[in-house]
Amino acid sequence: MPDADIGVVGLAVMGQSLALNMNDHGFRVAVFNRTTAKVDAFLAGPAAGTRIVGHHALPHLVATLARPRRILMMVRAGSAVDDLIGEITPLLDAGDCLIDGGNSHFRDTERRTRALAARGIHYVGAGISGGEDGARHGPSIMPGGDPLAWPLIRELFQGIAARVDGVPCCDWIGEGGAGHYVKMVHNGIEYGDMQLIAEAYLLLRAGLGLTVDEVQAVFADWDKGVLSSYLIEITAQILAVRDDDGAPLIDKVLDRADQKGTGSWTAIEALELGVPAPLIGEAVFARSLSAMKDERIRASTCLPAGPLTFGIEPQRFIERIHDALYAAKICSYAQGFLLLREAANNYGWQLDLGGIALMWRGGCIIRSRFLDDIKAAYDETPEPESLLQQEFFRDELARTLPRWRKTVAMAVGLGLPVPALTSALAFYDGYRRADLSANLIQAQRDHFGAHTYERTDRPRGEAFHTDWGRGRQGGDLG
Ligand code: NBP
Repeated sequence: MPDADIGVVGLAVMGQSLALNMNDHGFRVAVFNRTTAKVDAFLAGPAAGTRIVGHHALPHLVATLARPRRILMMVRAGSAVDDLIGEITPLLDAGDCLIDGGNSHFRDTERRTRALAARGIHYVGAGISGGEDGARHGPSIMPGGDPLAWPLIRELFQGIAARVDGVPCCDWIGEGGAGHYVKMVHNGIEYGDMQLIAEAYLLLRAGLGLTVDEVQAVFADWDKGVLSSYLIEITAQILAVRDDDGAPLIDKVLDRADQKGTGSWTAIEALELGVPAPLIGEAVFARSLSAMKDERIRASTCLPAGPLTFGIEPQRFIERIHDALYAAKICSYAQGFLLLREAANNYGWQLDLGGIALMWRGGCIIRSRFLDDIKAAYDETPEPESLLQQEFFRDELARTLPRWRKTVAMAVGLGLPVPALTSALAFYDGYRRADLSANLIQAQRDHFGAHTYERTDRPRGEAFHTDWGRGRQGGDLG
C-alpha cells in the first residue's frame, strides 16, 4: 500500500537531516541508502521513534510512495547522480518527480532535466544551503528544472525551509539548471564572504597585533551592526574556543583551506559569460595559495618584504577594517548579482533577483541582515543596472570609501595580503570610471592582430583599423 509522501535516497548527513526535518513537519518519509547498513543505523539511531520507514532495495521504496511519486536524491554530486537516475527511472512512471538536492553542476542538471522530460518524468535540481544544521531545522532551498514539478513539491519544500518574517526561504527559481545555478552563485558569494572575513582577521592579528580574545571581541561587536551575519557570528564563536591547554584553538589550525569546487565553478562561469566578478576569483585563488603551505614556508625564509610602514591608533584601525569589510562585501554581492543578471539573459531564465535575496535571508550560510537591504533595493528599483548604483548602496559606499582606501593602503604598507579587499576596490574604481585604459589594449590588439577598434568621435559599431607600425590609419571596416 502506498503510504509515503516522499522517498529520500542517500543517508549521509544531508539526507538524514532532511528526512528528519520532513518527518517533523508531518510528511511521511521513506528512506534508502546504497550501503543498507546505514539505513538500519539511521532507523535505530537518529530516526528512532519517528514515522520514517527504511528500505533495503530501491524497488521496495518506490512501491511505497504515493502517486505521483516524489523522490529526493541526496548523494555525492557527479557520476553518482547519473548512476542513481539510471537505477531509479525504470521504476518510475510518467508524471512522477525526481529531485536532485545535491550540489550538482547546473549544466548536468540541464542535461538531466531534458533527458527525463523526454520520458515524462519531472526533474528538479534543487540547491540546498545551510549544511547539516540547516537541513535539519530549516534550509534555504533553490529549486529549478521542470516547472510542472513545482506544484508537486511546493508544499513540502516550503514546509521544511527556513522562514524569515513568516516567508519561506524557498521559491521556484526557473527552468533547467536555474536552481543549481543560483546555489552555485550563493556558494561563490560564500567563498568571497569567508575570504573577506579572513583578511579582516589577518589585519587585526598580524597588522594590529591584537590577541585572539581581542579579535573575538571585535567580531562579536561587529555582529551587532551592519555586518551582522551567520559567518561573522560563527567567526566570533570559533575565536572563543580553547584547546585542552587553554590556548586558543584557532592558532593550532593549519592555515590551508580546502575547496570542493563550487567557488571555482562560479569564477569559471563569470569568466565564460564575461562578467566582472573578480572577488570570487580572488577568494578561490587565495585558497589555492593557502594550499601551497610547504612552499610558502620555504619562501618565507628567503623572500624579503621590502620596506614596511606602520603607524596608526588601534581603534581607528579597527573602524577602518570594519568599513572596508562592509564596502567590499557590497561590491562582492553586486558582482554576484551581475552574474545572475547575465545568466538570466544568457540562458533565458526569468530570475527574480530580489526574491533570491529573500531566499538567502534564512537557513543558508550567507544569511545576513545585509540581504534585507538587497531585497529592499530591488523592491525600490526592480531592475537596477547594478546594486552599486542603487541609492542605498551608493550612499553606504560613499560613507565607507575613505576608510576602505586607507585599509587597503595600510595593508600594502604592512606587507599583508588582502586580495579580496584590494580586488573589490579595484573593481569599484573601474566600475565608477567612464574612462579606463582599455583603449590602449584595443589598439595593441589592432596592431598585432588587425582586430579593429571603435573611435570615440564616431558612432558605436563602426570598425577602424590602423597600420600602427607605420603610423598609418585605415578606414571604416564596419
Ligand atoms: P556525500 O556528498 O558525502 O555523499 C554520500 C552519499 O552518496 C552516501 O549516501 C553514499 O552512499 C551516496 N552515494 C555515492 Br558516494 N555514490 C553513490 C552511487 N553511485 N549510488 C547511490 N548512492 C551513492 O553526502 P552529503 O554530505 O550528505 O551531501 C549530499 C549532497 O548534498 C552532495 O551533493 C553535497 O555536495 C550536497 N551538500 C552537502 C552539504 C553538507 O554540508 N554536507 C551542504 C549542502 C549541500 P553510501 O553510503 O552507500 O556510500
